[in-house]
Amino acid sequence: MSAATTETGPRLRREFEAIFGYPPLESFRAPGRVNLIGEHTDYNNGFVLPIAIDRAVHVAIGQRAQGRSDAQGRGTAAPARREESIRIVSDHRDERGERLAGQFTAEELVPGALQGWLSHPAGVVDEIAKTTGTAVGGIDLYIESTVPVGAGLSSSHALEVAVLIALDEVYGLGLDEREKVLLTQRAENDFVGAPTGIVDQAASVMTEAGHALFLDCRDLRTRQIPFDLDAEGLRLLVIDTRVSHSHSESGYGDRRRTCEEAAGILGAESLRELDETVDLGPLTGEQRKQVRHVLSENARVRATVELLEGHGGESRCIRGIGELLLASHDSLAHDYEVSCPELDTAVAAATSGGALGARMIGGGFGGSAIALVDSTRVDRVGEAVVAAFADHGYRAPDIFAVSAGEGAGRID
Ligand code: GAF
Repeated sequence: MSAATTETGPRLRREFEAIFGYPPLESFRAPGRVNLIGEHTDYNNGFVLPIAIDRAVHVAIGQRAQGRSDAQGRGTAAPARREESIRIVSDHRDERGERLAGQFTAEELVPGALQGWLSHPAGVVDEIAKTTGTAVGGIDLYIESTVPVGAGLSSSHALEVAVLIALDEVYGLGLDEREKVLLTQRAENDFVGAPTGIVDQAASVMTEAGHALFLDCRDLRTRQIPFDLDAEGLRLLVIDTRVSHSHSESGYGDRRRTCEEAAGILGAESLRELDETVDLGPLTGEQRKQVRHVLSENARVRATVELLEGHGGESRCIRGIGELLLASHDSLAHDYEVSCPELDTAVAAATSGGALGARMIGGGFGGSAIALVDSTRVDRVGEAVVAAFADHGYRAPDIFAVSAGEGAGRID
């Protein structure tokens, strides 16, 4: 499914007008992500290598004062009053078939005041006020999403980015990419209460189409790495286990804390300052395993970049990264202990079906795995995974191909 077809803009405008009774100013999109490699390294100031996928959150934005006077334009939002509400309607529906919808005012926002999906846009509004002093109010948003929720493809971060870039344009905030990434991260950490790193927001904001984003999470330096699956006759499959996960739960935060404690014991500001030659002797067994994952994963990200770029006179080789994906999964499952039986089954079955490599992605404990597959073997790999899930009595997985789409932007 493409992220934004020529139909997307007109459809968003039509829906917005039908719901709110006046035309929107503009529409924007922000993609979900697949992290090729570099898992649980971001909050340790390490390396990550995500792609933006061709599935996205789309948002049409309007301002009630302007809508009423038929004014149009960017960066010209009428002065907002904090007590004027922000209304949001989504194309997702509840059990009764009603569209998800909600509203809040900037005035009433305190961390914890809102739960569920609405907390993500609310966090962005709250952070905009704190960072720029701009009070958002009198705004209407209509949201559609092709990023599956709870699949570990960063649907909530994509929602935050989409809302932020819409508000940035309409209020003329002039935030650069780096500021957008950091602001949405603070919304997630401080307002939503999930202690996540920065890979998901960066992937959505900073990635160029046809590339993976090599990001140094210590200083947010980036390099766009060519990632052309078609040129090598490859497909990247997402295997959504449909086991849902949450970053607010303890497993993620516990691991983050353990890494920070271990870095302190080893006399480092973060695990990024260390490499695989460091003496792990002073650490407990649990700390040692987690540190080993982070240090080896950073090395695997660099090795993956070398293969994709073709270092040392070698030609580029996407196929060669399969082994690194498998090693990453192994490390996440056994050293970092964030996999689950369904993810392990997905990886093992994809491999036995002929995938070049496979691994869990995202925080873990559910969500999705990816498999790098020759295009001639897509069906065989899919069948192997479906059969293995049936054998174990697991719910059938959702399997689909993704490609390296473009980062967030306006929909024409
Ligand atoms: C989640 C988090 F949101 C990211 O910041 C990252 O830590 C990832 O888990 C693990 O690599 O997606």
